[in-house]
Amino acid sequence: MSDHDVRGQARGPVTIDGAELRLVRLPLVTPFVIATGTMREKVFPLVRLFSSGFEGVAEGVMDPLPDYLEETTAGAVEFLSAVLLPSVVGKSFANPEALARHLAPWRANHMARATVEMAFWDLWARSLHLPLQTLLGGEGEAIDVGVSLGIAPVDTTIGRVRDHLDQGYKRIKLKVCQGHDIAFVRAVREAFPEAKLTVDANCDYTLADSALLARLDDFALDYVEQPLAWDDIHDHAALQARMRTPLCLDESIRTPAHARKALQSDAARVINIKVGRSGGHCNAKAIHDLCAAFDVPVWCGGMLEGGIGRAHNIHLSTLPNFTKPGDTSSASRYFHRDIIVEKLEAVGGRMPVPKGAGTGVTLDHDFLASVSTDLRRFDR
Ligand code: OSB
Ligand code: MG
Repeated sequence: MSDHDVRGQARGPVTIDGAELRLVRLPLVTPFVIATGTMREKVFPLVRLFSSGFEGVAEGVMDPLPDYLEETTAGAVEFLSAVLLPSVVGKSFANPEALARHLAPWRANHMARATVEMAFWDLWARSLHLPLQTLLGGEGEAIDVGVSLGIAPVDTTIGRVRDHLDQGYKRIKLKVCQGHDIAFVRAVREAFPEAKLTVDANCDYTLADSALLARLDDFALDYVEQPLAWDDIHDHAALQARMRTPLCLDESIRTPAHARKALQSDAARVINIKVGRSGGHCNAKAIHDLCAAFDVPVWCGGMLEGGIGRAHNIHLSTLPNFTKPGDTSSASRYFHRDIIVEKLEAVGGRMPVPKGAGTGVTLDHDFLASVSTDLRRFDR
């Protein structure tokens, strides 16, 4: 197959014949506690796009309340049903870049547009009979993964850290918040002197806390993730100038322009890329490439995704600058039963890349029907 075929040009454009949107609700095995609140169930919109016998699927990563970023499930469902999905059904796109350009005029709503864009990447890859990773520019059969541990008392956390290190996870991320920081991190570090540890504050601090945050330098953390506001870059640069530990931005990076500004101002020495937060794979790739140009490593974050979102994350994580372990850990840590047939389980801290065309995973239709509400179809 020539490069020409791989880019999809020679195969002709992909026409979206129809779409489906539903809301999926999965209980979490363990409630997940972060600075902004507690998640007990994972609720997400699932988009399927159809084209002459092929299907592409993606999950939206917005939450019911605007407590991670500003998008909400209700707002996204409305925007997807009233605007985004009707605007693509019946249209032909030569490749995912063309679809991303079609969505570009809308302001923000990066999670809602990512849901459509990612489903189209899967559809396009399946129509070309190629794995998503190949079209994204990645390679390899497995990725290194770590875990993100929600806020819990120190004894509980130490038990969880031990358990996940024993399973071979490559890095442990500890959620921290005001009042649950220095003493907590010190206790975990003392219990595991050699472990690769990071912390994530989910925006719980301000620049006025920089003296306290600089004390995290004592614990040999790989990085400190998103200590300051979700829409800030400037103050993170000021904080980075006051501490040795690299800062990693998550919430603040929703577009390639955000990444460029953070890199140019030394506000981030590591970036957490979440494809579902950044408008989709085109933007995720652009952020990845910018970081590589600045010699800044990236890793793939997560939003407690079901199997479809998890599979997209795994394929993206095979790009070359994903040199730090990501958050895409075993689905069984989150859900009793997943919405896909394949089991996405890490072995010794390595998550295998699902094989086959597109994301390589298959919806478990019976189970999906039992956990879905609000099914809507869009036909030409
Ligand atoms: O900040 O990375 C985050 C989960 C939900 C919302 C925000 C975050 C997270 C995680 C968990 O850290 C990542 C995962 O295990 O999927
Ligand atoms: Mg984070």
